[in-house]
Amino acid sequence: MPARDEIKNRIHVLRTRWESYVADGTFDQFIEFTVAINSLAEHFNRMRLPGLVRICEGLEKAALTYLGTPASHPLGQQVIAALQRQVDTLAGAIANSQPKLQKRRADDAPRETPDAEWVKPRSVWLIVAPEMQSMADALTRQMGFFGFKTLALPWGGAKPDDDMPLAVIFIPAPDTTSAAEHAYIAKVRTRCAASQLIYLGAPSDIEAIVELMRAGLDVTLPQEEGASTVLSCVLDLVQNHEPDKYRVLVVEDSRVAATLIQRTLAEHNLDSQVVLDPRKLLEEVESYRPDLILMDMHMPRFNGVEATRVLRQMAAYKSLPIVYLSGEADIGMQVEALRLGGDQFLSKPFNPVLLTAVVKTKIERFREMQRSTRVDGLTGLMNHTAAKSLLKSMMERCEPTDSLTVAMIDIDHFKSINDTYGHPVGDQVIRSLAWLLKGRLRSTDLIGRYGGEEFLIALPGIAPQQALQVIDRIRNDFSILPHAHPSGTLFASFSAGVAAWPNFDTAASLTEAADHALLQAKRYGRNRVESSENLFTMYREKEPEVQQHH
Ligand code: GH3
Ligand code: MG
Repeated sequence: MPARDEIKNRIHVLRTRWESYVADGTFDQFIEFTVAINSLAEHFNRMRLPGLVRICEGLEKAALTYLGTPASHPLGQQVIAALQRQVDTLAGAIANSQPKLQKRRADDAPRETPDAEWVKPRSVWLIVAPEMQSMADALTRQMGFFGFKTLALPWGGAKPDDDMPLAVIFIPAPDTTSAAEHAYIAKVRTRCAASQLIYLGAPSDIEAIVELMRAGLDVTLPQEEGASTVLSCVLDLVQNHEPDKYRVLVVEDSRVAATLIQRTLAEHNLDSQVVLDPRKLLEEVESYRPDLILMDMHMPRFNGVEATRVLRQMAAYKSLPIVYLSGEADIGMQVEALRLGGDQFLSKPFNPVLLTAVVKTKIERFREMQRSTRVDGLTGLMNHTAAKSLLKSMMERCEPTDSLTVAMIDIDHFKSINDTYGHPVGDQVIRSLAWLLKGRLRSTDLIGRYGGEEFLIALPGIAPQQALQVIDRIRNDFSILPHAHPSGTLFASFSAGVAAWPNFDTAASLTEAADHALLQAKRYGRNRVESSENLFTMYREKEPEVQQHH
């Protein structure tokens, strides 16, 4: 379902549930309403729309305050009227935040997900104090290199009504926080509910930062951190952070209970699969690769604790979160179950708000732990191992008629950049290339840091000729991107080798072929893209001139 419809759908569900609560006033209806708010907040969070998340969270907090017990319902008229206002504010903010469909650059690789279009307007507003104009100019130039369109607005000035920016960056004059400034930020916040608000000029005093955040900012950065940190913040926004849905394996022999659990999980956009016959558990865990298991306590043949013990003595599942769900009220039994390897105990009948909260926080922690072993610290890209394994699974999904193009990219004469300007400058060049790749490629593409100054990318679903063009354009743009060093700027370039499925049909042979092509590109003079076969003779740009970085 396109994202736009999905949002419409979710707000509709929320409204309907609210209306049925207002009509009948039961506890269960109120829970359903709370669940709907949470699910909307989650959706906005995934889409990285912080302003809307904030409004949802305000409503959710109010709802949870009044949740109480069945005896607290129906709520009084005043409370209902207050909640009604919050529901209306939320609906209004959503309606105002819908950006016009962005026209993508015609020569871009096609972006197939409308989700991406909703979240990826590439316009950025700069709201700048007059004395900070030169900083704004530098930022505008840099953003331009990464494909962002910036619009400079005077501090306190009017805002265009036909644009919904991805981010708004405030660059204040030094030491100027005032009530008027807060009021202005709050106004921008209301106008741009879905945008990330970044303040480049954070005071060192925590109370002043709290005030600014209360006014509606999302991020405050010290001015000396300058353009590169802002750029990295903005680039982060166009990345889909967790493209993968959370997966929950429900081990439950009662079909009715399983259906109920799945329904609750689905409302929170959690993917789930049921194992009705616990004898199939090991196969299911292996094929579904859950992030968490919801384990029934009492099952035929063996119980949940015994099943958990089996999993825990297998290396692959030592840290997989396992949550017991049981009608068992005996505390001694619960303690024993936890001692034998479970992470938490929830009792049946379950409270949906509590169930999803437990499931989500456990999965977040689990993913975070796994993430730290998969992400490269310097660039935030996938590391060697993670990139290799993702490529392998992308290839396993390839049908004979699909397209998948792989490129190996290596920065030219990098050793001499390090030798001439020092390691930190070298690091910044690596980071800039990582940002450029992130900014230019789609969220469905693989981008990994394969080695020191070597990157692996994979572009699924577009013809190899087109992929080659995309990579070659990035090559060209990287070669004219200035990198700052203590006494000026330097230029760098990269070479790339490209190979495509189905000419090569394993991850190993594809990367090897791309590597060969890369060597060829180096031999032919660097700052160029070569392909592993004649596949690409249809596309040849004018011979690129060999460029030295100094
Ligand atoms: P070529 O054009 O043939 O690729 O030459 P090159 O100098 O880029 O290649 P070479 O493999 O000789 O040198 C790569 C250098 O990259 C060597 C290594 O010290 C440096 N390097 C590797 N990882 C990092 C890193 O994380 N940061 C920095 N600053 N340098 C790194
Ligand atoms: Mg190199």
